[in-house]
Amino acid sequence: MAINLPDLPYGKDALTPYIGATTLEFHHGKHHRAYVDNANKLLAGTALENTTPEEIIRKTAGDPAQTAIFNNVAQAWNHAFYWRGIKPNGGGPPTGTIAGKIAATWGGYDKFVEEFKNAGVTQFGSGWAWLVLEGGTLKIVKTGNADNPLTKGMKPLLTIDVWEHAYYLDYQNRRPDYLATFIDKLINWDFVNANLDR
Ligand code: MN3
Repeated sequence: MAINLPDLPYGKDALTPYIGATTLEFHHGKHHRAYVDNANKLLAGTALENTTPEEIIRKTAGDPAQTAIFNNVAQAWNHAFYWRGIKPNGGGPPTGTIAGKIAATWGGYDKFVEEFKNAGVTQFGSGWAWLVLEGGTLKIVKTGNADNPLTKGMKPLLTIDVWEHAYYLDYQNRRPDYLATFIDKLINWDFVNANLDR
């Protein structure tokens, strides 16, 4: 099997009340699992079957004949990355190397918060907001549907899923509240720092 469904790195109740157990059950157990299952069905018997997810994403991006593979593999990758970017008792101002880089790039944490939130709020419809490195420079970008910054040569550091299935049970239509809570209470800055060093 080319694509795996990783276990959540915390219990289903661990992010309550910010992301509830029911959201995690459906988001990880149904949505993420469906992307993984579909990806493996589509990849079976193809030349991409034994390729890494990152390579599959780069090779199939923008190819109309490979849209279904791209969408499912990228969504599997995006979700695995999203789960690791949050943790219980996370969020708030960053620690480690990323703290200095954010201060140097945006002049302070507050401006970073404003820009990251803005990217998530203004992603029209389904998609993702990302903190990335592009050629050594920190950037905030947004992508639609399954799209992923790996396809543009960027290095993802952190992402937030802004598909409605990520927040609707806990926040209904209040996407800005979900973004604010993600930033204040959930970001795993250790994961971001580890990605910087990779
Ligand atoms: Mn999702």
